Amino acid sequence: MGMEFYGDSYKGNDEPIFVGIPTFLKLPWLRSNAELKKVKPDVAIIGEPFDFGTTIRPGARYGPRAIRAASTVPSPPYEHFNIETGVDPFGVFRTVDYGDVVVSPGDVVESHRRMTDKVKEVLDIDGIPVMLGGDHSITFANVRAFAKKYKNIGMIHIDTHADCAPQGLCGFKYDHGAHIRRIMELGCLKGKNYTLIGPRGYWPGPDLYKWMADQDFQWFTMLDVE
Ligand SMILES: [Mn+2]
Repeated sequence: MGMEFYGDSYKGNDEPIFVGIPTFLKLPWLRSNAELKKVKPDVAIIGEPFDFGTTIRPGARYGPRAIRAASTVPSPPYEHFNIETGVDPFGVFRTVDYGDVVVSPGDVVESHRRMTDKVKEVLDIDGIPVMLGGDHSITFANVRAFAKKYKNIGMIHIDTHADCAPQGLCGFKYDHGAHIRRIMELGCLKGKNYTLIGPRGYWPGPDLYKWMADQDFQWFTMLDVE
């Protein structure tokens, strides 16, 4: 599958790692929905360069670009054989880089809408979208795309924080600490199908953990994990 899909660039690519356009792992770049529909990849990487939903530490808008630049490290030679599984994922799945969501700086709602649309395009061809963020509010936009296709979804959330506040610190509805609440409002996620792994520290407080218990949420703190 790999050679026939990726062609000569699949393995044995003699480009040094700092040469060429850094799509994710130097995978083929599909630039339009028309191309996506024609190629019908199994997996599509989507960048979501967005940090307008965070209350602290802006900068995640540069995340997708940084991840892509770092991702070209294994070449040369262009080998993706995994030592532990014995599998070359690109020999199994046809994977592409579907570029970035063109966000509208300063406009959270419009940017989230564009993320939902782009992720939905991948779901519409029965592909698996993999998103590179981006602050954590993008999770709401991404899950909303799944909710347009599936009535019931499950969610495994790995995070220091539960992110289930009714709204952000200063009242913003689409804040990076409120995306779980927005997802619950979509009606696609039953509480028993949600698991949080890794919470620790001091936020949120007991009132929100009570709300989570009332929803039938499961969680495993870092003590559990260790
Ligand atoms: Mn989070």
